[in-house]
Amino acid sequence: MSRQIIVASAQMGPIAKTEPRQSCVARMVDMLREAHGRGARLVVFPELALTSFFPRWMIEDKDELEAWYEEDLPSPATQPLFEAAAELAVGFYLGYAERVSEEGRIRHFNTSVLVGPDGKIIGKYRKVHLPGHDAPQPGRTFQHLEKRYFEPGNLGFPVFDGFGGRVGMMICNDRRWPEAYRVMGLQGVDLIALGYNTPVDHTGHTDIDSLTQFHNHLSMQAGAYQNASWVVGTAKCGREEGSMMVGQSVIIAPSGEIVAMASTLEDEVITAKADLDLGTRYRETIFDFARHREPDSYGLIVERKGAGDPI
Ligand code: CDT
Repeated sequence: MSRQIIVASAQMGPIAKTEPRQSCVARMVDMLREAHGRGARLVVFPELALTSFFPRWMIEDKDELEAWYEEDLPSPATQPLFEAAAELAVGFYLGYAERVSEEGRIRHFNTSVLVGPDGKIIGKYRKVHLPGHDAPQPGRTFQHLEKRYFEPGNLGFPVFDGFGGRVGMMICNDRRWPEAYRVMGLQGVDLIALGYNTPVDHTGHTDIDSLTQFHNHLSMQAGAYQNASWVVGTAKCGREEGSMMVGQSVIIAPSGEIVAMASTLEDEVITAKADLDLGTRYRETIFDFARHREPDSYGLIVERKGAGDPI
C-alpha cells in the first residue's frame, strides 16, 4: 500500500500582543483550507501559535501571565480549527502554552498536539529543551524566559500511529538536539512535525546572527537524514512586537534535502508530497540501527527515562 501523503507547513507571520486567539485561529483555518485545496492531509502550525511569543517579556502580574495559557483543547477559541479539520478530513499539529492540574499542583508546559483527520487529538508532546533563562537578563531588549514560564516536558519523545505512518513531535529548540530525533528514530518515526519561534539575535552574539538561518536548517536536515525521517518545520516569523524572527519554514525529506521552503515572512502555506517509505532505503542500509549502532562501545550509556533500553 502506498504511504504517500501531501503534507503542509502553515507558516505564520507575526502575532501582535493584542491579537485575540479567535483571530489567530481564523488565520489558521484559512491556511488549513488552502492546504486542503492542495490535497494536504496533515498541516503543521508553529510553536505557541495562538498568541504572541510572550516569553520575550518579564510578566510580573499573575493574572496577566496566566492569560497566555490554555487549559483543555479544544477550547472555545480553538474549536473552529478542530471543526474545520473534521469537516475537511485534514489533521494538524498545533503548538500552544498549556496550563494543567497535575500531581496536585498547577503546571505549565510548552506543548503541541497532533490532531487526526477526524478532529480528535491523537497525541500530545511537551517541549523538553527550554532555552533562555528563568530570570530577566539585564541589558537585553527582549528576554527569553521560557525557563521561567514552563517546566521541561514530562512525556518523553513519543511517536504516534497516524497518517499512514509513525509521527513524532518536537518544539523549536528541541530541533537542535540530536538525541531528540534519535529517540524517535529508534521508535521508527516516519515524520517529525515541529514548530518554532526563533529570534534572529537569539544568542546575544551579533557576530553569529547571520548564521541563525543556516543553523535552523542544518539541525533539521541532519536530524531528518540521520534518522531517515521526514521533518516539517514551521516558523512563526517576521517582526513580532519589534523582535525579528526567522522564517524559511521547510519540508525536508529523509535524504536531508529540502523539498519545499517558504519565501515570505507572512502567513504562507507550502506543501510537498511525502512518501513515508522513502526512509526505508536509509533505515535498511547506512542507518540500520539494529545492525550498525554500537551503544555498548560508546563509553557512556544513557538510560532512557521510564524504559530500560539504552539509547
Ligand atoms: N522558541 C525557541 O525555542 N527558540 C530558540 C531560540 C531562543 S534561545 C534564547 C531556538 O532554539 O530557536
